[in-house]
Amino acid sequence: MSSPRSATTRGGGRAGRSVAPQPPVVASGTESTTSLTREQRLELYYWMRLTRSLEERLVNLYRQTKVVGGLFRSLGQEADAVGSAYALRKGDILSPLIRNLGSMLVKGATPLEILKQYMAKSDSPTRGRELNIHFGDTERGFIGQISPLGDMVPVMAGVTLTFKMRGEDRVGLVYVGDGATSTGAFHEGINFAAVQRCPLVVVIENNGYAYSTPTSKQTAAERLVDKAIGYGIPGERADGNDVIATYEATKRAVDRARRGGGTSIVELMSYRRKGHAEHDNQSYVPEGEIERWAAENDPIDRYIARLLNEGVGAEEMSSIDARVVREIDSATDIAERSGVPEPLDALIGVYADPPEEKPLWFREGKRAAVEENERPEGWGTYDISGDV
Ligand SMILES: Cc1ncc(C[n+]2csc(CCOP(=O)(O)OP(=O)(O)O)c2C)c(N)n1
Ligand SMILES: [Mg+2]
Repeated sequence: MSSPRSATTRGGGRAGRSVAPQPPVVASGTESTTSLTREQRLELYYWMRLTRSLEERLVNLYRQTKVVGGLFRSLGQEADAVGSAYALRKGDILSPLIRNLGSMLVKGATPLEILKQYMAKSDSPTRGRELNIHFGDTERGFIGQISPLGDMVPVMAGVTLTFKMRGEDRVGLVYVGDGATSTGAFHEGINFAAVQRCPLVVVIENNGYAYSTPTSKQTAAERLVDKAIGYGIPGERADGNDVIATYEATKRAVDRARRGGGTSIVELMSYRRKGHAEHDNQSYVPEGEIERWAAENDPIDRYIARLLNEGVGAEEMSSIDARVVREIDSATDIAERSGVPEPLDALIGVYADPPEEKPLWFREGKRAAVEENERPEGWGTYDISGDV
């Protein structure tokens, strides 16, 4: 079922087909089936609630100027991040993006680490040198991301090629947005992984926008999952706002990769309800679009309805909500007490022994290195007229 179209943008301008993204809205009551246990299904609820509440806390801190960089939300996409990461097991490696806070939490990143990162504290995982969720831990199974779109695909092709060459029973998962699928790195990486039959799952999070560019202006392809055909690999599209459907589709791809079936694509249909980052006022979004997705296709609301339907008591979910608040409150208190980095901390972990390094020439007050020792005698004095 596709969602109704709106003709005006939030800013009042006209919006034709090429402006409004139209990922399908899936009606509730059409949720997929699963063999996950009751305990596992409640765990999924916990991770989604933790993701949303932690981001809400970050927004509060951002407005108090305690979050010192940009703030990237995954509001409305919690199911796609959590459900897909939940399909991995210990030893598998995941390469997240800025909107995959939920995936990192599932893989063992803690709210305290996330808060310290965003607040650039000296004891954050990157010691205040990087903000947001740009950090990794291969022990826990998530690697540090880099910003260039699509570039983690060739990186993960390499990571998963090592799994194959060493005969390890491990799988890699790399996230890309709809925007990232237009890059050369995406193409080269996925093609290489497909040819080498790397145990890699490429999850395309189709959230309708890349910055202000709607998917309809991003690509002429009807469905991003169809790109799999060009690489000769399997692809599956799933409802990214149904956490169970997301989990099941990703699990099929993960199991296939683990069995030696190589690389595949999973396209998860979702919607970016906030701007690219907190500063983005979304003036380019057709009027009513965000509100409609919030009212009709919120992944957490849908999951609560499903769990209630399956006999889970409302009080069980309330107690998970209370646990989440307690965890975030206590992590916030600790993060706020942490100190800020000293300027010299910027060198720690970058150079082997910074104080003993010879200062770089431009820090010694010289105008140029050539003034000292690189200018050959007679340089610049050769008289070409003598040869004529
Ligand atoms: C190669 C490259 N081009 C441009 C950018 C700037 N940029 C950062 S995020 C972004 C939009 C990403 O959109 P998408 O891939 O759909 O992911 P989403 O933000 O929707 O999760 C752009 C254009 C970049 N980081 N790398
Ligand atoms: Mg996008």
